[in-house]
Amino acid sequence: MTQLTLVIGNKNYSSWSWRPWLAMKQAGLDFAEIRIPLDTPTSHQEIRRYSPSGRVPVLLHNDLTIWESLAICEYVAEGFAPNLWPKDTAARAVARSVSTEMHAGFVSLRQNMPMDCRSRHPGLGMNASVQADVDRITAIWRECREKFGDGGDLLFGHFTIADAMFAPVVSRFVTYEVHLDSVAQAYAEAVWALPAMQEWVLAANNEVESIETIQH
Ligand SMILES: N[C@@H](CCC(=O)N[C@@H](CS)C(=O)NCC(=O)O)C(=O)O
Repeated sequence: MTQLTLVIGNKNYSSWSWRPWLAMKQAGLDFAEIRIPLDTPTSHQEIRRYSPSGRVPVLLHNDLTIWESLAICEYVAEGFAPNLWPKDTAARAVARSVSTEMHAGFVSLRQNMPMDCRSRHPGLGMNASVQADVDRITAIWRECREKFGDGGDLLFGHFTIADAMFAPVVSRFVTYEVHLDSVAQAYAEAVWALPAMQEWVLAANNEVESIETIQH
């Protein structure tokens, strides 16, 4: 019997935690969860008990520790859920490209529209550099949907790690009510409707911690 434990931050705020959590849920994996609220006097010390980088998420599997959201997704796909990547080589290569682009980029969007998935702040945080990130993200979504999206409503048809990587972006677009073209809007709605997405948002709604993320 495998023992997987995912260490995460607050569900309302920890976008990096959401990605592997969603991938693992979508893959139907049975895993335990340790939630460490961020931004408290003891957060850093508690995270350090599990994470060599001092950040969440972290996956614990028997005596192995895996950190970094994308590395966790890769480990889970390799060991337990190969369907988390597209089967076709070309599609898989592009899925890895867009997942890595998300992991490494879109700093303006992430800084100006911090994740706050239970809240609504229409229009807040938008500026030219955020719009440039939005434009690039929606171009990725349109291209993946057009070239690889047959057979489902997601970037590569069925759910993949690429969808997990963009899921918190979908949540930001909901929170900040970002205007999207029709293809991007339909994709965002398909991701938002996933039962595992809604399970996370419901849990975020039930959290009691509040962290000041927005400069009004
Ligand atoms: N590149 C990392 C980023 C992880 C990260 O920044 N996590 C934040 C929470 S979303 C964190 O642990 N912050 C530490 C803290 O706030 O004390 C990944 O992909 O996992």
